[in-house]
Amino acid sequence: MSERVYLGLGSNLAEPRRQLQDALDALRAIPLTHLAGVSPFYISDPLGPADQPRYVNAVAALDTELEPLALLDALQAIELEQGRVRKDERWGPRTLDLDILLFGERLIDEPRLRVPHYHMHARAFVLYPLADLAPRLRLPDGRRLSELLAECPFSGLEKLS
Ligand code: PH2
Ligand code: MG
Ligand code: MG
Repeated sequence: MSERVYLGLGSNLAEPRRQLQDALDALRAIPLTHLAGVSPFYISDPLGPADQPRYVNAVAALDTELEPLALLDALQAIELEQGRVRKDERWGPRTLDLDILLFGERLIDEPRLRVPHYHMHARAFVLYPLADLAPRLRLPDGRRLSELLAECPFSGLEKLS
């Protein structure tokens, strides 16, 4: 049985839009997985350390028969393929970040993976592109995406055509 997964994509290094486009091509090649939709791209100021370039973000919808950790392995392989270097600095710059936001209705709390993605509830660069794909979405705890959006100003986001 396949499950609907929402992924956050982000980049602020080495031609961020190109990074996201390449990542989408790589997502299309993951086994047992179908890329079902992609939001518009958005630009925003960095959350965290301010001395880094602005980010390009988007959300993708996948339908996958992979288990969560197998999908995570595939996503981390794509991040590495696109030059991701893991550093200790929290929220530092990166060529590509692929975050599992939601995995069906599942609640996952493992050392390698927490779903829903922590902080997604208050990040405009996650919630607005997610709403482009799934405006009527509810989180596993029953909260409506529309309620979260009402508390999360759009300000600072710039939608790319
Ligand atoms: N990701 C981070 C840290 N800060 N800021 C924006 N605007 N967008 C991101 O995707 C982002 C960030 C670490 O994952
Ligand atoms: Mg992230
Ligand atoms: Mg990440």
